[in-house]
Amino acid sequence: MASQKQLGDTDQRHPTMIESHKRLDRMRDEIIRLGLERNVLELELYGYTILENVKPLAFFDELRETILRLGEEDRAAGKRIPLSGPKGSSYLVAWLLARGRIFEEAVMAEKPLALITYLMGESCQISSNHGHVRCEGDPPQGMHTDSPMVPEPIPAASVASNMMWVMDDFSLESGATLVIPGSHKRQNNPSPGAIKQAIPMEAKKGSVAVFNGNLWHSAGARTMPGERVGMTVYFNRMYVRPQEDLNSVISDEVVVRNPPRFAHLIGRNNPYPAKDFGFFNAKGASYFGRTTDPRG
Ligand SMILES: O=C(O)CCC(=O)C(=O)O
Ligand SMILES: [Fe+2]
Repeated sequence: MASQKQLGDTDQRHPTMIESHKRLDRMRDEIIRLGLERNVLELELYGYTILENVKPLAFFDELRETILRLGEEDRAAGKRIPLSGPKGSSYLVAWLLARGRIFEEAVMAEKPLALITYLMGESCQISSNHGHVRCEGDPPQGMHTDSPMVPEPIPAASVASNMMWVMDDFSLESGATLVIPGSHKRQNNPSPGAIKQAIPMEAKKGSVAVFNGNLWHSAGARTMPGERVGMTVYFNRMYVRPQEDLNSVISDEVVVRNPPRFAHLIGRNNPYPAKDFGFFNAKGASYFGRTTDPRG
């Protein structure tokens, strides 16, 4: 970023503005260090991008097994969450980040997190961490953006964005997520029949797709035997309420065994809601300041 040298020795910028410029510098440095320039371009043009080699394939196998095991536990406990109505077979496995150490490793994986940070700034937080098990025979999900409850026009700087971890090859037949490239620019919700314009987000097992929450998308129908396991890590701005109150169920022990950003991501540092009749949580106050960038 341009230095202040041309203005003389005194930096005239407000301290919070200096901080926000440093955040931009960190974001740029991280994108370049990780070689993600092409992915940033794809996020701009299409609203989504696919990363490969984020973790070894064995990591994806373990994620898959763990999600299916937890889904089985939910079923046995009568708590399974159906995704295609009571007669469908597809289901959601929720609260994953609080249900196994492997999920802590996944959410901190540096490449997808750098792209989410590019979309949403370093102040963003995790809204939920879900397994999406799609089974043969269920209809596709309705097209949507991942900005529910946000009135149109949905802000161009997205209020939410998502990662989709791919545990089984994504294809039209396997039930890949369907997307309409470029629709993230429209800042509204999909029109009826939009699904006809969608394409499958093809991706190999072991990939992680990152997409702008403003992108029109849906889970596709699986037309081949078996099940497709995907995992979302869904992020929102720190001023948005998360889907899952992960902060209330994740212990301090889990927080300290992870990098410092983990605490922020789960909402530990959020200034709100104030606790114990206080005003706000001071740890989150660093993001109160001025910024010129919509990422915050
Ligand atoms: O499972 C998928 O492919 C997408 C799921 C999705 O978009 C959602 O639940 O919001
Ligand atoms: Fe979605």
